[in-house]
Amino acid sequence: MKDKIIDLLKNSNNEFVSGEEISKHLGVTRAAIWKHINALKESGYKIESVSKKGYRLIGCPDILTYEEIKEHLTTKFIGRNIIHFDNLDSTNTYAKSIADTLVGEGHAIITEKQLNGRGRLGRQWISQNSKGIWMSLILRPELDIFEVSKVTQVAAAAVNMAFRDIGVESKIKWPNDIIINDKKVCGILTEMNSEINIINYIVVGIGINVNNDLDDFSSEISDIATSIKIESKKYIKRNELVAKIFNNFEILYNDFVDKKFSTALNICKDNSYVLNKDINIIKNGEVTSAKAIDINERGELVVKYENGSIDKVLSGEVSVRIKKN
Ligand code: BTX
Repeated sequence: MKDKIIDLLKNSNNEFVSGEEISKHLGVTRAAIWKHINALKESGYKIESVSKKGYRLIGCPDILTYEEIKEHLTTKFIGRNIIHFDNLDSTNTYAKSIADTLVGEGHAIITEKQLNGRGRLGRQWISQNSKGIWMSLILRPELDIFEVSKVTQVAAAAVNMAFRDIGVESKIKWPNDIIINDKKVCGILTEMNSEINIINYIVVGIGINVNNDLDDFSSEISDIATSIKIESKKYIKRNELVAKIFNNFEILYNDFVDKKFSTALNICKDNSYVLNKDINIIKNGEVTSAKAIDINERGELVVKYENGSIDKVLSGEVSVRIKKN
């Protein structure tokens, strides 16, 4: 009901809409409308109420509900069902807990603050403030299990393209980070639930530092983390950015499921932060030096060791660090 009222107010060209008109449209009493308007005000909508004239929308809150995102969405299924929270432990954990109860794919879980955000390999993702985008998508591709790790690169390509759409250039650090000016602005965590050879669902979690200021980062990450605002000096409309990520993701994901992973792969290669660089590969605490020479059709990083031998590295098991000269 609240979303329908907001729709009516948004479509009124800044004119007042009378309580009577709203109640006729929606088939509920004016008292009920009044209650919903109050709830909307509480969630941050600025609504002017004038007796005999009705209600007028003056301002929308910076929140990542479907209501605030949908006008920028061009997708068919990605982000068409958004489950929004003010606080959540982890959008990936929540997505996994409800995936079995949902039908179809493209459902998005978005939270304003994430209290226990998770990174790869048991690491923590700091996301306790509402200046970023902390979200997860539930997908059900009919693919072989070995293809799942490629979804991370599809998501990375979508984020990179969405940043470009808002005028921000970034690099993709294989397998799962987005970098601006050598600092991490986004991380992606892909998790899967499967049976022997069947994917039940995949959850792709995307965390982006968007409007964070320098002093929002704790000392543990202040040397390595940045935000889009810090780097671009622009305040970013998070709702538009989420929609642009979903729009790009749907195109790249459809291609990927149609066996055209190369669309996303080429974006990852063209905008790679690691290719042609000397890197350290960290696996189970062991560090090996190599040069990153390619990302292949399987989404693996192809590396050349110092003794000249060539190897392929799988994303699930390693961390990659660029060697400083
Ligand atoms: P990762 O393991 O590649 O990166 C985690 C590392 O990144 C941490 O150990 C820390 O050094 C650094 N880090 C932590 N927080 C931040 C931050 N806000 N900005 C920059 N660097 C940071 C990356 O894992 C995958 C992260 C996915 C996060 C999303 S948010 C929505 C979804 N839900 C969830 O619990 N995780 C995902």
